[in-house]
Amino acid sequence: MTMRTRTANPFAPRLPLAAALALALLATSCASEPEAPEPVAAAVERGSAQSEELLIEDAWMPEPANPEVGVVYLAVTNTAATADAVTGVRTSASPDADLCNTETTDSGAGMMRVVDEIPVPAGGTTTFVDGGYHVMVNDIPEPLEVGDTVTVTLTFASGSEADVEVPVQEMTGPAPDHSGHDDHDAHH
Ligand SMILES: [Cu+2]
Repeated sequence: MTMRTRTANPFAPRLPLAAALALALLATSCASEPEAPEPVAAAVERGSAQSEELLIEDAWMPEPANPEVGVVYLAVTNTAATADAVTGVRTSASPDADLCNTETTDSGAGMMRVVDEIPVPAGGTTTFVDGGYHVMVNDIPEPLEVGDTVTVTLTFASGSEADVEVPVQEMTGPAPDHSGHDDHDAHH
């Protein structure tokens, strides 16, 4: 499979070549422990997992602005010859998690909607991003901070299931519009 190209590690490790290569594969700016049992395909400091023909990468949760509501972003690649779909989600962060999509209305506003499934085409990648598909975590009982890790389990139409360790990280870029999330529970 083709791996996404990542920017080179800006911190050239002063280590023997083999270790340097291992670090380069991990490609993280603060992987101080080369022996860390990260999968080679792991994204920079982000969560990844593989389940049968499904690869999950780049999983992270921006530190929630509203401590009770979080979102998880990731990318799912389906290497199978048949289409699949994410059909369920649960997480250690809260008993209440949903698959969700942000749809843009005619007026240009983002509207959140809980969805039953998120398609992952055969040989394709579906990316969960701000303004698109995401995992919505509601009613978080214990506030999460940068450095915390939560487990997110995705279930698929094919019957596959994948556990991903998802780091809570500082928000990068513009903050997602969480204004619609308060209405989220109304849809339940
Ligand atoms: Cu949402």
